[in-house]
Amino acid sequence: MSLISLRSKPLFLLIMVAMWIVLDVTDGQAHSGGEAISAPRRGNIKIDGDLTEWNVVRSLAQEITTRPQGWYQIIAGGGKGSNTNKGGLRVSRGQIDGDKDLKVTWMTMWDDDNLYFAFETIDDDINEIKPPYDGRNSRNFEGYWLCFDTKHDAPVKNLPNKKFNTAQVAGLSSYEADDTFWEIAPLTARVAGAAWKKDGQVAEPKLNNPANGHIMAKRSGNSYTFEVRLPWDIFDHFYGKRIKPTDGDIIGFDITVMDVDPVYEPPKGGAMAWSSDFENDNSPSVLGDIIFSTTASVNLTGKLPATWGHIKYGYK
Ligand SMILES: [Ca+2]
Ligand SMILES: [Ca+2]
Ligand SMILES: [Ca+2]
Ligand SMILES: [Ca+2]
Repeated sequence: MSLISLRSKPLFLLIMVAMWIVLDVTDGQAHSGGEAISAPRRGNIKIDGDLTEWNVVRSLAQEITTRPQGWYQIIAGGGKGSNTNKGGLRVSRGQIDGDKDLKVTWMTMWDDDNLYFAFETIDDDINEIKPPYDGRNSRNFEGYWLCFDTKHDAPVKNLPNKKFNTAQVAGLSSYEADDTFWEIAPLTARVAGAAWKKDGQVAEPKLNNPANGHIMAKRSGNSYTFEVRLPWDIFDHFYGKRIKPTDGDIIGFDITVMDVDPVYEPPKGGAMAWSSDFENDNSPSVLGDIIFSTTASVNLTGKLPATWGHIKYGYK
């Protein structure tokens, strides 16, 4: 006779359900699941909004889109506010109606001096921010929040079934000294983009100085492209020393995109994140990952980079 007889079937089921609950709940992620490779810089990167030199890392490009990604969805109605989470379960806030409304493709590279990003954005209603640029006194622009957990040590939080309730995510973890974000406005009425520190909406002096040319955009019809160059020294204050990536190093990272389209009811437009949701600027525990590679292969159209398996194996 087996240990579990027919008479104890309810108990057996109860045990199985309990095990399933335990397995399910513990199958969470420290971060929300997005993983992007930052390749070593190949050739020169000219920060001018022209992305020609980024073709070498096209195979590593990531998307921010209303279409489902593999790692999480926001529960229906799970955002804050009354007019929220319309247009799909990756919309954190407001309304985004498919790729014609907003679709962002982004890539990253690095070298000893800088961390670089390139963005391509399709947007049916493009709004640049007006001066002054030393502080953000308006939300009427296309905004990018670049969020970092520089020590990749945010507490492990479980997100069962890969479902976010954004109203709850805000409280999952709080900022530690190594965590920060910057807010980027690529499109301005001046030549260069603008950037502010977290909290207080104070300008980030290096990024916001147009003479440095760290943020440059190009606009064309219903799309725009831009490049961002983050000098490693702006991370010193948070990381405690200079970040010098080695192969396989990881930092927590996420992007929230605020797509302002005044054609919608307030909140005008919508917000969507690459890996988690718009509460990633409150909760470093839900960021995704940037994985640094020193050898990421390029021009592998349709293939994963040669080092990907190696990096993931070492990381998991
Ligand atoms: Ca360029
Ligand atoms: Ca739009
Ligand atoms: Ca941290
Ligand atoms: Ca817009």
